[in-house]
Amino acid sequence: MLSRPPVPSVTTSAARPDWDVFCRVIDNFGDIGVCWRLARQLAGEHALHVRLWVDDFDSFRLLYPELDPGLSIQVRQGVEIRRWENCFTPVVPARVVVEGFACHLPESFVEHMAHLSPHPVWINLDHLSAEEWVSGWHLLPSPHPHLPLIKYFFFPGFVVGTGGLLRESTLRARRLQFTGSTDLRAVWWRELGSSAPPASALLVSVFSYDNPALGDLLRAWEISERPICCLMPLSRTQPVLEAFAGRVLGSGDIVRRGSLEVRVLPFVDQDRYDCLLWLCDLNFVRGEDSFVRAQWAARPMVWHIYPQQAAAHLIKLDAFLAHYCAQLPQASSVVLRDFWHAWNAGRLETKAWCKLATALPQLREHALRWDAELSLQEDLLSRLVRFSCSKL
Ligand code: TRH
Repeated sequence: MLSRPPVPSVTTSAARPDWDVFCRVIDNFGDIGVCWRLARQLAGEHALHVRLWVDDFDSFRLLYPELDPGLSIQVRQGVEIRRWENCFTPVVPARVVVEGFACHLPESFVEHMAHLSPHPVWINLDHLSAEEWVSGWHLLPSPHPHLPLIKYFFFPGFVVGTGGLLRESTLRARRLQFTGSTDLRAVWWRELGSSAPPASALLVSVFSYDNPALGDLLRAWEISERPICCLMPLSRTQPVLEAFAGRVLGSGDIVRRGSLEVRVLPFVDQDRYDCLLWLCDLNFVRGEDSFVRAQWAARPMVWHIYPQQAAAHLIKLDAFLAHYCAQLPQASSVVLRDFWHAWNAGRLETKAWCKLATALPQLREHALRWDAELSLQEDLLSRLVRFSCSKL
């Protein structure tokens, strides 16, 4: 094991919060998914007073149903959650201010930061990428054009020299406890209003963007030799699934065709979604946060990357694949790359699925190894807290 330097502690004060985390939901759930995870880890593991500012409670509530949309200030899981209104009410900025994904802080708040002494540490938490330039850009300072403030760019990543990945300290233990306990698993199925499929079935989860390849995949699964049970949380895959089923579907519905059974799930909270990833033999994930959680699930995965203009995302996809496949035997590596490319191109042949299915045992071993190796690195939050302490 690599030894990790201790993370410095920060004194908590009731008067002025330790951290402000700002989150603007641009689309989907990744922005709030990451910011909420970060905020609750700051509060839970570092005992910091965190204020989380969120502009879209509807999206937030999907992955955290306990959120009360009627309250503009509420404390949940130790985090002070505030509705980020268009008209921003002045407050004293915290000692550390995190801007999630360049979401642009309110002007008045930034001016307030400039008047404090010392100035708050200002960090932009950026997007995740396995591209090589990331370690060169990580923690670069960007001075404000006219105020005496510096914003630092914090880039998550997969290697030392980047910001790392969010990973709670209890995550692995929780996963092992859950996967090793028949009772916990039974409770999880019951709470979902479902039950475990027969052990002979391949259990798969699918969370992706609109993707015509899903239709191809469902048809391949329909004629599969092995029964397949697919858990599909309500998401943008709905139209393709409905076209396959020939009817409108809602949460709780089941589609059975040939060897395939698709169960439409409600959008579950983040912790339950982790359990789903831990249970499945194969997870289709997307964006950033579910993609990272699938890696911590130590199960084979297929990534639908967030599509960008001029196919910029494909460079990002290949950068990750180069890294992920480096220790994977050549034959499985080719199968995995081909499948991921086809999935992201929106066209899939049945034989691509057959090859992936054959490679699953090897991909499973690889996913375990990948999780174990990646876990040796310091997690994102420890790196972020250490950096902010060095600037306070
Ligand atoms: O929803 P995403 O596609 O999010 C994003 C956004 O597109 C964003 O703009 C972009 O910047 C970013 O990706 C790269 O996918 P992601 O990142 O996986 O976020 C989904 C979140 O939803 C994640 O925290 C897991 C959570 N989730 C649940 O809590 N319950 C569920 O049932 C499901 C399916 C997901």
